[in-house]
Amino acid sequence: MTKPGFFVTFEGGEGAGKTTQIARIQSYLENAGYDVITTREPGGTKEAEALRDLLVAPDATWPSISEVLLLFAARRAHLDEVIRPALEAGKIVISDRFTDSTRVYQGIARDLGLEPIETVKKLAIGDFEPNLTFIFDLDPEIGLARSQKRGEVDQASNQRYENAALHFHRKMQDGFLQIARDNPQRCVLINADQTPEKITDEITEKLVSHLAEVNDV
Ligand code: T5A
Repeated sequence: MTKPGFFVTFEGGEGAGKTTQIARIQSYLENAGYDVITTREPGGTKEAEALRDLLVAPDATWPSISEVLLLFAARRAHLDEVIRPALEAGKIVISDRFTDSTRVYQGIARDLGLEPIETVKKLAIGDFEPNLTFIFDLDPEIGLARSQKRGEVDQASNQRYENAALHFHRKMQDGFLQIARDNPQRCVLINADQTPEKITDEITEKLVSHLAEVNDV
């Protein structure tokens, strides 16, 4: 019998270290014999990546509700074409951001509120949620400094969101903490102000214990 798939998301503010950890965790899991795919949002399919380019364009001026509609249009395609098929094949799917980013960026930090997000979510992807979410908690000043440092060598870096005021980034950090508090079964808070090695150890410990539970069922 095929093992059940497992969907893990990494969430947090800018420069919190999600992408770095996803690469490390993927290689840890593959070495341990797991079948893993990694993906990201917005994006993950050809069409969703095209929407990503429109959303993160430095000169984009979308109203928040339009961002939500585009994000969920992309998410539904990502779910249908990439995430669900991989889960049905028994794989571990790791996504760099998912619905919690929309809740926090558009709902909380951009003041749209959570209700419209949940309404659009219901229409687009129903009750679908990750099995496990790691929320990276980092002082936004440290995260922004990391992003800016990397920005010197990464011209593709997303300037529109990253240029927003520190106040906005603090609201995001509070928003992610709220999501973690409201969803204790699904979310694990990670102190992202540690060495990459220490963070990987914390994540692998939690992940392995969750995977053992699922595989015991
Ligand atoms: N968005 C997205 C929404 O508004 N709504 C949504 O619904 C969704 C899905 C794109 C943007 O879209 C917005 C949010 C974003 O603004 P993204 O591509 O994930 O999303 O953008 P970022 O989160 O900005 O990605 P970053 O690459 O900046 O952050 P990461 O992935 O968290 O950080 P990472 O790993 O790239 O690390 C950043 C730098 O820090 C170093 C790395 O080497 C790198 O230089 N670093 C560390 N340094 C010290 N200690 C550690 N432990 C470190 N870990 C990494």
